[in-house]
Amino acid sequence: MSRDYRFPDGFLWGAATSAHQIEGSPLADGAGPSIWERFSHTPGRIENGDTGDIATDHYHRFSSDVELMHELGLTSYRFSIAWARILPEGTGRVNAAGLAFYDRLVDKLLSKNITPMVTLYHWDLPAALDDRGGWLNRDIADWFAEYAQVAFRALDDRVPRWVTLNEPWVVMDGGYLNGVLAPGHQELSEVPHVTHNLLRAHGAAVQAYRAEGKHEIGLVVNLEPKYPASQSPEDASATRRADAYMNRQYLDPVFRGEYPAELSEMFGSAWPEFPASDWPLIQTPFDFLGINYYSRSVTQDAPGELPLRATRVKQSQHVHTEMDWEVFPAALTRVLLWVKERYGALPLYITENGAAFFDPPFATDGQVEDPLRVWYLREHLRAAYDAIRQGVELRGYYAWSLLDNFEWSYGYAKRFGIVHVNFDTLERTPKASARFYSEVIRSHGAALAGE
Ligand code: IFM
Repeated sequence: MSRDYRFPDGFLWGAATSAHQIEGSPLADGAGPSIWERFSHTPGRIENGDTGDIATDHYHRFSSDVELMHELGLTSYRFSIAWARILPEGTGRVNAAGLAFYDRLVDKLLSKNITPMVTLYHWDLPAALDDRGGWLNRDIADWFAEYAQVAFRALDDRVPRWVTLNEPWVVMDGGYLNGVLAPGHQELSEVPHVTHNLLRAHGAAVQAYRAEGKHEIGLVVNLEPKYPASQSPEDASATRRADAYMNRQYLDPVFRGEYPAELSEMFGSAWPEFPASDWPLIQTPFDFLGINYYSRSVTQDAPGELPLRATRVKQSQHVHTEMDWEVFPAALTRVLLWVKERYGALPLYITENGAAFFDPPFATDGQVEDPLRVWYLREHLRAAYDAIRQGVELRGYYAWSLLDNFEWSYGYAKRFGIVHVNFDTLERTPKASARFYSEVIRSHGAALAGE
């Protein structure tokens, strides 16, 4: 059935990136080291020994990158600030040269009518703060608010939308439980403290914004709907645990003032009682929620898999990306409706959505054909539109990612960009998916019809 797709006026059409994944030159102009600078220089941590030292060299090429965004027709760009560029020790001394980079970037975006959305924390904690305990130290709420205030004072006159944290679940799960992301801990007992401090830091930054800022601030979470592998009560319980751990661990606290009960069931005595006085901070109201959606997970009871006692059952009949993530667009509609139903009707943005599929390391005759990514984008944009049709207040969509980039512990092995980067020459080539997305933007969505 062919349908009409006409997105609301003012809908933001964007692409997203993060500082450490694209900028390169992490120590330039007085910046301090971050945990990612340190982690990627630790032998054995990153595939192929890759680092973010050069990445896509956006630090020096931001101006032509913004020109490219303009040519593609983007109306918004989501990027993050590297905390240690502007506060090399994490607190205290401000590095004017680091701040000046973001100042120039914002001005360049505005000169092309591209609205910035700025994320304060996309995983690159100043190493100096990790040395003081990082996300395990309760003082981090104050450190983060101090940093946020510096950013607000410098840029809020031109930045209409701010994000406190990107994907706190990944910060905790990858950084402190599984150890595959910086700072590389594997310690179950740290999980509740990291989660709680992330939430307190989020609340402290929102409060700092209310004192300083004139626009909007929100939170970005990654959500992955969980589907039971069978109708058995065991799989149903496993699915609830997996859902609590990944999808409700951050949203229940900020919107309902409590952790999901399943967390203390899973973590036992490792999940402590936190001071009641923390809750007003955590529940500080904010303006919008960003959702990063990539995949769903079909979940099965697995008593040996601690702490969740649940495992994913791969759906081999469906396409999987290079990350081994199942492509399942219908779950995007479902998750948007679920957020509205469970947490109320606040404005939503899809702040990341995209796919790593194999692309060659170089373009041929100036072209990179990526039909699977075109298909992925089309189906997910259609799914997003279905949610709008069903009453979700969705205000924007950001493709992940603008550029092929440093995919954390995978290094440069996974390409998510709609723009290809040749990592030998750093040449940019818009892929077929970028041309397709441009058409969708130019037609306000109408190009999603057909096929
Ligand atoms: O590259 C990451 C990004 O930094 C956070 N969200 C998921 C992306 C793909 O793994």
